[in-house]
Amino acid sequence: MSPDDVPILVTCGLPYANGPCHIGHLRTYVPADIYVRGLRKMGLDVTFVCGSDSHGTPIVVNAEEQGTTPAELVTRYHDHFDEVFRNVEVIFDYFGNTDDPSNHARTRSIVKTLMENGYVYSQDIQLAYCPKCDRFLPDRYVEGICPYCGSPARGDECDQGCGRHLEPGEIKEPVCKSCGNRAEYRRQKHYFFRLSAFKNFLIDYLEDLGGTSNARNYAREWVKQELRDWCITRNLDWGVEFPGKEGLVVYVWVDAPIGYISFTEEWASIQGADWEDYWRRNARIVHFIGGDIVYHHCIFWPAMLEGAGYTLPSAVVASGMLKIDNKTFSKSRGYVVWVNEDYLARGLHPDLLRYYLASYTSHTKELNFSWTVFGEKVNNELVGALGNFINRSIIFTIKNFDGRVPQGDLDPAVTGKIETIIEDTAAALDEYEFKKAVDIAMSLADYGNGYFQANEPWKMIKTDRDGCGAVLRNCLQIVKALAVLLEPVMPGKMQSAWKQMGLEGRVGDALFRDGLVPLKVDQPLGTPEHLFNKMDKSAIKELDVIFRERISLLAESEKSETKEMGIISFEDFKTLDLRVGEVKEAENIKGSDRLLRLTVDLGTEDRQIVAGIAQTHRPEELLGSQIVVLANMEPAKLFGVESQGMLLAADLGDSAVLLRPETKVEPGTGIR
Ligand code: B3M
Ligand code: ZN
Repeated sequence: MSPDDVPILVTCGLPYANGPCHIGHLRTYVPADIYVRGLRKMGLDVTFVCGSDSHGTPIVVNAEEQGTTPAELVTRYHDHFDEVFRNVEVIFDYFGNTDDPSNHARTRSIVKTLMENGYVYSQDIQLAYCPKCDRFLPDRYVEGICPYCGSPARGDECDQGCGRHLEPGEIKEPVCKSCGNRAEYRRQKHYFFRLSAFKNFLIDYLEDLGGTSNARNYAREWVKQELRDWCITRNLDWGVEFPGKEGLVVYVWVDAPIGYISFTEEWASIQGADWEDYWRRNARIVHFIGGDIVYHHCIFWPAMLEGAGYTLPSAVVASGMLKIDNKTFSKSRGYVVWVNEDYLARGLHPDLLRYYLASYTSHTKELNFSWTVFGEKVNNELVGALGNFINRSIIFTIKNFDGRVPQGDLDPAVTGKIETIIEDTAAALDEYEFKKAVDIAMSLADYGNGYFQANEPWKMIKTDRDGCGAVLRNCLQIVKALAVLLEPVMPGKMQSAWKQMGLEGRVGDALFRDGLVPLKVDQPLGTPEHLFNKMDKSAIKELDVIFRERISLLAESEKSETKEMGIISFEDFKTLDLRVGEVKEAENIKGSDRLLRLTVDLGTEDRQIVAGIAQTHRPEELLGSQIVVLANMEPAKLFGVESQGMLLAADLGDSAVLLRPETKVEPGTGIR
């Protein structure tokens, strides 16, 4: 099934180590993990690496905003991703960090080689510079207007308009992101990668590139147009030092993909393997990435590898967009599902989400996540079809055949079916058609249910015990095949099925073709239990409510946030009616675990205020206590309850610390 006998390396796009993992990430990582597990089930030797993307302005800007250092931020989120990936059973052979010394070394070595080979040149360019902060403003440090489409954009990318990558110096009307002042352009010497020299190479390369057609087709179109040389240095002190000149680091998109190489090196040195088997000689390298970074992986990256004499990737697999409840994914507007907070912490099994992500639609299409669909898929497909078949086969055997695999011949129709399904599942995985692979494997459960139903073993057991035993033996063989086929998608659940079947070892180590190895007659089964539990309507509603609540809270706070955090006059400040209030009543709002309804005495009147503090404050603790209220806040309805003012608190993101007067004062006292 592998075209030739070469080592296989699979990688995933490196998550920026500056924020928590959400299901947008998993849309790429879960199918990659399924692919790796699938190849291993075909008997292939695969190495799977990934790691944190630790450099670049997104990290530096975020660290600054959070009052910490890039190194601290990166360590925190590196550990977070490492843990979340394990918890959702995305198991890398190595999970590195682009700030590791080996990546610094490999990056500098590659850049030096590119320089020696004549692919790097220097040029004076105009760069955004903030006179107030006294520094150059790389990438996300600067915002302005896109020179191509006129939309607001940030320094390296027209993120709200045409989506183009912007080179340093291109953005119009630059403004400093940290102080808000108008920036100016100043000249400075920078270094460029001669991408334009690779046009013919790229045209040929893209001809044979494997993976998904979306990646290949976009890249082919871009290459036909002009390929502009690429500025690869930045004025930052966080990153990999540029070997040619002090005070500059390489652009993050140079050292990030080089992480794929250095992580292979780190893995190889632990394993006693040779990283050059993957990156210097013939190998099959498959990159799984998000659909928004095709340019980097199909244009910049192969050109860099070619220019420095490394092995070229064989395939780029790009995932389609993610929507949340049919709305464009957006962290700031709340259209996001955080993997820890919203999913794992609620006790949901990772395999259900893995199944959803793999089976919702084909890998390159738009995937919509909704809790309602999630519940339906769990109930109809996992509980109704798969779980039901596995459970009834095992339970029936336990009740009627002493919990041992009964005697009887395997029906050639059944084994033939299993064989075809194994072949078709493997073929679909080879084509990166994950939905197809899952659907084909799941069709074996439907087949099993049909077989069970048609043979009516519950009647047969009374009239033809031997014939009934043979039917069950076939059913159990189908269960075994299902466990093997679906392990790549649901490793935890299928291991449990494996155990219930009384099988030894780990289903993760079994090959697809082991699904056809007959179960031994008389082999005892394990203890049966339901693999999947039905989600009732209220459980689904509850998940949905949490979600809707966050969206409405964020919409409110966005409304109240002034667009620009500029200077305001004292006159402006005086328009805020800030007062001390005293809490007279407090209660939870039905259906919400974040919101409290308060009645607050404001001296002249009582006001009803809805506050998102239920996670940190119990209603009874608040009674009689004093708080600070913005009394002329525009009224808003949250969960059907009108909020006639806003309570002030220090915002810690997921929790809040209330502001209070130092000593008790008359309710209604104004604040200046
Ligand atoms: N860190 C994340 C992204 O742009 C970025 C990927 C790097 S892959 C070498 O999606
Ligand atoms: Zn500034």
